[in-house]
Amino acid sequence: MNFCVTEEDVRNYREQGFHVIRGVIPASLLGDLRREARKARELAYRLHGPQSQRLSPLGDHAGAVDLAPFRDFNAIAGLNEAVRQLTSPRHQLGSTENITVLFQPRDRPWSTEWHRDWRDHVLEAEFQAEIGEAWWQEIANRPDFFNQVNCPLFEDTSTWYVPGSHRRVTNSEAEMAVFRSSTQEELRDEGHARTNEELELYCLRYCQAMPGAVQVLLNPGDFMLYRNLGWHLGNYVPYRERLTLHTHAMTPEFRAFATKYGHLLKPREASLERHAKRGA
Ligand SMILES: O=C(O)CCC(=O)C(=O)O
Repeated sequence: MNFCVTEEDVRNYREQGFHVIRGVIPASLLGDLRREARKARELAYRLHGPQSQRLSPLGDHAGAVDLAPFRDFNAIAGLNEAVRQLTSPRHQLGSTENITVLFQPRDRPWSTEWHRDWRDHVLEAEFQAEIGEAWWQEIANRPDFFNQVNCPLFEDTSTWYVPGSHRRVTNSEAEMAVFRSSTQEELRDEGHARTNEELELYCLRYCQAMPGAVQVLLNPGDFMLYRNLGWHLGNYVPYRERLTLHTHAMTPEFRAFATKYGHLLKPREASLERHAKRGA
């Protein structure tokens, strides 16, 4: 299939940080993907508990989940070409084995924190020792790095994004105020301090509070490409069935960077450090 990508789409992707190509998955493949993604979800609930929201990477579970439909997804005619038009001739979809399936928690709502990938997942001292502000500024401005994909198999309104935030490495005081306004502990509420309804609305207000944030509405088979350096989050409720393929548009250079510096990623510890440092 020939997916239409216009010059305006390319400009929009560069400026806003996300773009949606509508309806890339044909009906025949959608059924097979839903069947195998459901298996991934059940497996994750069994392995990691009912509040988990992902199984990753699929290649580690090739016995329990048939990867054939995911290979067909990666081979959808015209999809890699459309990705390359939006990014660069050196991009292609990440491997089938590295696909993640995202889904809704089984029992209770929760939301991730607002975050910007990499920078928010690295401890400050290690960041300064191995990357540093000047190089980070350069890396963050490279269009061939940090391009991520969400492709839902059901209607999905879980992802929120702040358009344009990927173009700067600094945060506004208003953004940091929202970040400081909650913690992963509160947003997950493992101590059951709130009822499910209270927690759902608490998470929703947290999403809505971020200046300029948009809730992205994706229909089955829509393909959202986004710069994960921009502020984003996932907000989940058990009553909204979610099965969403999550992958990357990779370049050899980004793969080399991710391999070399992957050891720096410590999301939980880095989040605690950010809260402590900023007085939350
Ligand atoms: O669930 C989503 O759509 C976003 C997930 C996310 O932000 C993350 O895993 O870093």
